[in-house]
Amino acid sequence: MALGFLSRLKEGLSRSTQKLTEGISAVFRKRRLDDAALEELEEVLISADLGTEVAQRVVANFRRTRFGKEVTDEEIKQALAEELSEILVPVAHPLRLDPARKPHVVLVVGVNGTGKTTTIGKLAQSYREQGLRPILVAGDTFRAAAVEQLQIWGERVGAPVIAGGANADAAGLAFNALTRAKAEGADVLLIDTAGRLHNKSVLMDELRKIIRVLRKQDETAPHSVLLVLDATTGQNAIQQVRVFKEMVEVTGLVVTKLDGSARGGIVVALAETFGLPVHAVGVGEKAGDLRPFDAADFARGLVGT
Ligand SMILES: Nc1nc2c(ncn2[C@@H]2O[C@H](COP(=O)(O)OP(=O)(O)OP(=O)(O)O)[C@@H](O)[C@H]2O)c(=O)[nH]1
Ligand SMILES: [Mg+2]
Repeated sequence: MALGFLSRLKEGLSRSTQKLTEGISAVFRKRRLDDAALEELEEVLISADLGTEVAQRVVANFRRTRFGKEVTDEEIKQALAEELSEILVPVAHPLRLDPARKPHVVLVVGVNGTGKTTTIGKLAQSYREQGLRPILVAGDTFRAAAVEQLQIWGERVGAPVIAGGANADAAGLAFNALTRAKAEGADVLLIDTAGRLHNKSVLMDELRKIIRVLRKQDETAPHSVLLVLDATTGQNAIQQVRVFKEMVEVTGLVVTKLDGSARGGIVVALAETFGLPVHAVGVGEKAGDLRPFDAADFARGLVGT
């Protein structure tokens, strides 16, 4: 399992990896680490989406430890993988359900198309495998197709889906779902939300309203607010985190589509900028394609060592 996942992740990271490895190799084919080399290295790191802060710090560290020394590209890659791993370790936390909560309420947010609904399906599958009882809530009430998509996931993984009629009120639906989940002793309530509302303030109002009504029943809910980000969007993911953090109390991230032509370097920039837990990564469209985020594996995959 781990191997399949790793090779998949590596394949997905190939775009970032290629940029990094080829860039580093070009800079360091047995060469003295001088100012020019460090400057080129910084550019390579920035172009791989790691962010300017990380790039500058890595370069500063190399300057401190290796300036004027003969280095090879392999040495630099090894050292870089270690540095990136250090940045990623503090954010690599799986999503932990609080067993005292029946149910643990998870609100899933993000802009449209990032993989919210798919991630809910994958999470539900993994909870079913652990013998838990998830209930899904079709809180994206604006599109019939969104409700159907979640219902298909529910059938696939064997989890009930609570949906309303056309244009049902998402907050009302979430409220009723929580009542039912409590009555049935469900372990986890996964609430899908719309990613595409006509403007930001409508989206903000709707999310806030969902949270407000949930708290009428359980003042500690939602226990997790997952922001789903699509890795292929690169730097734009940073802006999405900013916007959502303003709206709601985001407790953790899921980064999807790391199997495609992903720009995995963005995960490092996210870790550095926000320090929010990265709970899991998506490496495909199937139920089993959500994996815990492993800092060291990810760093190695990214650098291509
Ligand atoms: N390759 C790949 N595709 C993914 C992954 N996660 C989601 N997708 C695909 O991305 C597309 C959008 O996923 P959805 O789950 O519908 O995204 P969403 O955030 O719910 O979208 P809206 O409801 O429109 O806001 C679908 O075609 C998914 O199959 C992933 O990790 N890898
Ligand atoms: Mg959706």
